[in-house]
Amino acid sequence: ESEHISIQILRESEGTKIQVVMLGLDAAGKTTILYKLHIGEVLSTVPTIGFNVEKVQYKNVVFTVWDVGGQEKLRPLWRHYFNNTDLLSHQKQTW
Ligand SMILES: Nc1nc2c(ncn2[C@@H]2O[C@H](COP(=O)(O)OP(=O)(O)OP(=O)(O)O)[C@@H](O)[C@H]2O)c(=O)[nH]1
Ligand SMILES: [Mg+2]
Repeated sequence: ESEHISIQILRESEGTKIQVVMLGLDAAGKTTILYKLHIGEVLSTVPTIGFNVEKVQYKNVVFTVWDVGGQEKLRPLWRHYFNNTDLLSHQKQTW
């Protein structure tokens, strides 16, 4: 019983790391969301060529968020981002 408890506490103190990939068509708002989460502000953005990556912490969970450019010529590259990804976020322009 006490062994079980100490293992749980160890895991909680280590926290959890989660890899996130954001995909969506260009101008869907991915980069806007990434920086809103990362620094809490809405920045002006330019279309992403390649990717942005930032760490976002929520409680003891660290999300490493990959924000991938969505222009048509960049979409064939999306498949390369799935390795080692835990969470896929697909942005649709809803505004
Ligand atoms: N009105 C409004 N504009 C938004 C919203 N989210 C993003 N935008 C605007 O839409 C434009 C594109 O946003 P980005 O975050 O750069 O879009 P993106 O999905 O990263 O685009 P790519 O990098 O080309 O794939 C910018 O001018 C943003 O300011 C929103 O919720 N409301
Ligand atoms: Mg972008």
